[in-house]
Amino acid sequence: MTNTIIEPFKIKSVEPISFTTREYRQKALREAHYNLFLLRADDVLIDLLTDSGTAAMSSRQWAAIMDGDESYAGSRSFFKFEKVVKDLTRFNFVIPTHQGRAAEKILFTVVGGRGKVIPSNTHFDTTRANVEFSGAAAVDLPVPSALETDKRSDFKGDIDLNRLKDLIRKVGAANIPLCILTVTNNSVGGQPVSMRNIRETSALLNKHGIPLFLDACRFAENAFFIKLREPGYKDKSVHDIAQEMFSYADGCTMSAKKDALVNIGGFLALNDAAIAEKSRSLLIMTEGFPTYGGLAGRDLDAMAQGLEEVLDEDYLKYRIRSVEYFGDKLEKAGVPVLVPTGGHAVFLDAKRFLPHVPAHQYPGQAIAVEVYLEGGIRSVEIGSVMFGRETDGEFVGAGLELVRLAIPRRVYTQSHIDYAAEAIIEVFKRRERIPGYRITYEPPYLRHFTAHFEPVVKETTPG
Ligand code: P61
Repeated sequence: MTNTIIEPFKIKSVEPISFTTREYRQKALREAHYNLFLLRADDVLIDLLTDSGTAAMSSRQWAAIMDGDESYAGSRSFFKFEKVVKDLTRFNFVIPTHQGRAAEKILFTVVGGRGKVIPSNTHFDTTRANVEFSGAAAVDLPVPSALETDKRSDFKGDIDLNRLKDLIRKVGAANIPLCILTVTNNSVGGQPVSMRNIRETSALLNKHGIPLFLDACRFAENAFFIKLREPGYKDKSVHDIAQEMFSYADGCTMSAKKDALVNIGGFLALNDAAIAEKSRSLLIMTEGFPTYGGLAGRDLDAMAQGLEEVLDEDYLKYRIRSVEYFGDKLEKAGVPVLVPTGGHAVFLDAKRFLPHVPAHQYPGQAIAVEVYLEGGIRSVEIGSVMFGRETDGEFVGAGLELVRLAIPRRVYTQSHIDYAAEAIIEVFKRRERIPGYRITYEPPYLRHFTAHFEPVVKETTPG
């Protein structure tokens, strides 16, 4: 019997990647002010910055692209896309958008506003930004195990139902227009939410007349984890599991750039006719006519095809296992990683990796810089650069200091992953010589994208 789980595809078209020398990368880092967002992608060998919009489309998706109908109104591509989304989610109204945050912006403009409170297992940063921009408050209620990076647990993505109950009691159901569950829960490490948690959240909210929405951008990965880990689901198809997840909800937002396997796209789907009506009016103002929503007809066709392909269990088995393989390899070498490995990324725990670098010297940033220098690999800091603040000269760190290595879908092979693991292990071996960083420039908002850094001990430049 064979045990190796292989890529369930063969490669028809390839894209070269660029090899650079260490000296070149050293210079590129200096020119980018040690901020990996400011590198040119051509200077990156293996790009693990994000799994969003970076998937390789299949030959069938490319064929669907050619079949796209670019009619302004009533496009055939829309009806194909709408049917796939309705069959999967059973929601009555399907509104395409150019990406996930556009769906969030429209939804929270309609239901948010001053005095409103939106609870979640954890809001992703664009979701939080859109909730807060509407004037509402975004409240994260993850389960306590979500913050313990070194402890294994099957469903660390769950929402804490006791805290949700308390919140409803405190602010009143009338002030909670909806609750949103992010599946999988990106901000705590791509951890899945259990079916039980979705069902119980829905039951609790139902008692108070509060709708449940899913932030569904990684719904298929979440459904596969349920199949693997939750009692009673091992013999169910992932398609049926996904349908059951949606059956407890009243609507969803989706960034199709993840589990719909496309490079651009998203949607809002829901049952409430009044909210759908208001959403369509906003859609026309910023995104476009309701049968294209800021996309080309061909994008809708590619999404429709991707939403079906992502539920292929051979694909999901390979996907989840290949991310876990990366995490296991690092863990075996003693590198501190968040466990268990999530669905779309491996997260390094920078506090344990660099205990000599304090939070205000950004240990996650320091590791991300070294990993690029070592192997040309781009990752992203998710810690005090992204979430830390200086309030009245006081530094307030993020709870977790992480480095995310997100795996684009169907893009890299096992040898790319082996190479990336080797580079990280090399960095780990010389961890004691790695300096912290200070910020030399930052913009007023979302500083991680454009901030400038320099190593704290100038004479020990990285490497
Ligand atoms: C990512 F650094 N995620 O993980 P849009 N919900 C969830 C997401 O993960 C998500 C969106 C909604 C990204 C891209 C990204 O500051 C950043 O289609 C759970 O990107 O609008 C996106 O979907 C938004 C990375 C976004 C960032 C914003 O890499």
